Amino acid sequence: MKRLLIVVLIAAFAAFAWRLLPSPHGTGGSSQVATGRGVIQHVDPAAGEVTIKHGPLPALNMMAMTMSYRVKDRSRLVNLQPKQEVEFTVSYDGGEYLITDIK
Ligand SMILES: [Cu+2]
Repeated sequence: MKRLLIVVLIAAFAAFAWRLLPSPHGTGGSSQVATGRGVIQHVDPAAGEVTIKHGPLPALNMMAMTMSYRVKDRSRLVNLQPKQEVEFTVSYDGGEYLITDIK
């Protein structure tokens, strides 16, 4: 009986600890905004997307990674090119990441 209790406690703790692990893209929920710095890897004007290798974005619970983002104002993409260092603002509405400012 005591043994069963220990197993249950371990399982409960494991389930709890698992939820504390950082996830690559946060847990969603309400809308959030973060600013970050990174280096452009790829620009896709047709898709309105830019791929950025960026540092961690704690406000979005996102680790450092290379990732493509949709850019709100596509005309901004004209001024961007690979290897360029950028500062950007990205918002998350619970479903999609969107760059609202990049320079
Ligand atoms: Cu990401």
